[in-house]
Amino acid sequence: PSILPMQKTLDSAVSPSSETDDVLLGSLSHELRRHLLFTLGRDDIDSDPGYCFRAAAITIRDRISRDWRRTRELQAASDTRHVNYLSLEFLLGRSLNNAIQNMDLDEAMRKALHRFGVELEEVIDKEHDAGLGNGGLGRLAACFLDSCANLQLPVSGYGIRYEYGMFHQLIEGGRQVEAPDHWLRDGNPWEIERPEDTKRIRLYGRTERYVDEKGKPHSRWVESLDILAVPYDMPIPGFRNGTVNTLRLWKATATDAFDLNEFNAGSYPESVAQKNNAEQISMVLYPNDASENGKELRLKQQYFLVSASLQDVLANWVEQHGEDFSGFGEKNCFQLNDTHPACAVPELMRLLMDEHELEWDQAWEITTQCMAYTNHTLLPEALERWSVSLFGQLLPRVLEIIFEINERFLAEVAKKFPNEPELLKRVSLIEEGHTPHIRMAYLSIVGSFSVNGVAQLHTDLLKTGLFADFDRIWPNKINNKTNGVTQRRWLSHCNPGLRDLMNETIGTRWESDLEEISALAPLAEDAEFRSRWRGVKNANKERLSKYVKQNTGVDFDPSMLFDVQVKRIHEYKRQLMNVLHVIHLYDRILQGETAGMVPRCVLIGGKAAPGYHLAKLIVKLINNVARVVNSDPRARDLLRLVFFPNYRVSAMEVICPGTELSEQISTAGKEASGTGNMKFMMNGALTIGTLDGANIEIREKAGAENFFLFGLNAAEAQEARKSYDPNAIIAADPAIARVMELLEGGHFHGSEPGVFGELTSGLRNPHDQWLTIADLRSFIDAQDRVAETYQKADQWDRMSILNAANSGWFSSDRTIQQYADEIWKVKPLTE
Ligand code: B1N
Repeated sequence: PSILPMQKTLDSAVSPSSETDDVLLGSLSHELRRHLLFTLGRDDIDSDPGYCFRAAAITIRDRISRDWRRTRELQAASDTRHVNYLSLEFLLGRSLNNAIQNMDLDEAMRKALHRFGVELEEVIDKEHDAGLGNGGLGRLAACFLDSCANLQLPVSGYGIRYEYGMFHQLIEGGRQVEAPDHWLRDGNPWEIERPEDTKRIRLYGRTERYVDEKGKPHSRWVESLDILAVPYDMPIPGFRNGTVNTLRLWKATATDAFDLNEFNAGSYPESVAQKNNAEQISMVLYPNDASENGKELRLKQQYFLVSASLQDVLANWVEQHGEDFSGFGEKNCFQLNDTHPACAVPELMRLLMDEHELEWDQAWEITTQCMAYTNHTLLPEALERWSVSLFGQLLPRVLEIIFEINERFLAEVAKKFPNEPELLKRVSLIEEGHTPHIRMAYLSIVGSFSVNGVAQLHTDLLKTGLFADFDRIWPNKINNKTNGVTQRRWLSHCNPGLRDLMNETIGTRWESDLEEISALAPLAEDAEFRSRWRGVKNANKERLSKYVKQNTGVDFDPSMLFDVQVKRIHEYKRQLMNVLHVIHLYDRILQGETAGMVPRCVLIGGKAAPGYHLAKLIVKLINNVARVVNSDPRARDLLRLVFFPNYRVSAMEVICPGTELSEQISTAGKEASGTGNMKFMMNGALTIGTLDGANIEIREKAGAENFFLFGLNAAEAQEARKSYDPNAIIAADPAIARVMELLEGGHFHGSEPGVFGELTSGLRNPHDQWLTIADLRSFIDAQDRVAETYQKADQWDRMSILNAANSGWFSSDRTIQQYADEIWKVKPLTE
């Protein structure tokens, strides 16, 4: 109570509730000036955009902090369930523009910065991307946090404060080179360190049995090496609604910077090195998308995140309820973003039993009442398995608990399905063999009350394939939550031209309820609206073309069709098929068969995992083909190709609005959902795609006539693998044969003969999982339909408008509403 008057003063100093435009402009300018002079210690008011960025960010953060504190108090005081989204990745990108828009300070900040002689865009551009994720999975977590704040749901994110985010990609001699991404170099103006909430994490050591005063036997973890987890909080502002949620990121440090004993024993360097060892844990994000690598450091990261976050939630609980955990399972939920935080299941058991003295049965009831798991992939190489021996060395007590979970689970299954020993073997959490492994997906399923896939097809395949036994054991556990993306970042912020046009014609409600965007549909028949729509697209193409020129030196002519594929480089995503199509077009130009061809600019971008040899070779091929095509005067007016380097969130914010054709061409059954597909749709691109992941739902919503479909579906692809003969297909199709001839004849190898041999032999291999040659003819034909449609400009624009108009379903607000209603059972928290 004693701080109340103080709080009042603070509140009115930070953000008077009804500022007029003039007063607002005056106080923003004043705050910017104060931060430049005093917080950042500049001697003069200068217009260096880097310093202006920092001053603007701190100014905005100050204004957010009042709502932030109120949201924390509201959530602490309320008796409703709290959700914790646990993820090894949060791909936030930049935050300034997002915060400015959400606080409705766009115009005022623009004008205030003008007083310092800088443009808002210039300042926004100075922010480093927070690249704390690989791709779709990490960006989904960021979109979800945005939607939770928009819907005013009591949800916190928990992650790792990696010192180095996703690597910076350079291209040298056509090849990918990785450079470290030290995104914190200039400090992070958004974060607040909270050392008072530091948690201790145990590693290594061993377990021992002991008997308590009442004569009961227990196990305990002894001789562990401990490290500390220090939290840094990032604000997640809602859209003009007063809610500010929290993303808490943990940094690892040593327990004591200097160990006195070692210091006195003369091992000063060793004791300092100890600190280094601890800090390694949060040093760098693993750059593998959809593949696991089994490294010990990765397991340390996973356990570190999980243990720190669970201890944090438990400490808050104890503060409010003491050691009475009877309501804990009902009032808390943990959503596991894939199996990366799967240790949460045994770790919550450990904390409840070893630290809070609960019995197994009560601890298990609580755990299974509050854990929920999202699966993001069916690819076998991405399914996490940890060797029992490695796991046992690092986390001995946690392993004991996993063994006991497994014993009890198998006993339950044996009772329910007697005489099915094969079933027991199949569902065991431990995969037996020469080196036994823990199946983290199975551990997650057994410990959770909900298991969800991320698109309808993906969920169906989980139920009938990978998790079929579990769907039989618990028929209602597996459910679908089709992914979505936030229209605030992926329409409003990145496409202000389209935003203004929409606001003028259909109002502004779509920004917080995307279903409203359907009001665009009738306007597809309005010629004057179509021409304004086309005007916005052309302006965005101009902007993209400047960006391409800056980053690659290549001229993208905005009068040509902009055809884009940006995403992680992976064989299943078939960037290789896209290149084969480009080679086919190039070949037609060389042959003079250009009838019906439409001039196109093809852009491909994305990072390859540093250890993924074939993906890196695909990058090299794209660059080599680009060099040949772009330097051939015969092709100049009809075809250009670039590999866009260092694709990231802030690049997508320029690429997406300027795209006309979105390439979603994965082998059916392999892409769990996709989310880039949704961003393009919202921005009026048309999709060329297979019946994979969320493409199926995009096509349903957009209408089959507004989607360029090609290729085998998931069932047909599975069937085709049985008798696949790519060489016969190549031999029977002269156009495809010529593409292979150019590739194999060395047309693109530059000074490195045979460099693409592994790619061409992969294409010809009957065991090629990705069925590229099987789908190529159908892809080329679909691309011809694209060209034909593009020539009917009116028709294209109609389809473009209808795609945007039907994208309402793909807002992450809709996805999160379904999580809230069907899994979390939480309601908005407002004053
Ligand atoms: O998750 C996205 C989906 O839209 C994509 O289709 C899917 O490929 C992606 C291990 C992953 N699945 N698995 C991963 C990422 C990092 C890692 O270390 C696996 N990413 C996806 C969102 O649902």
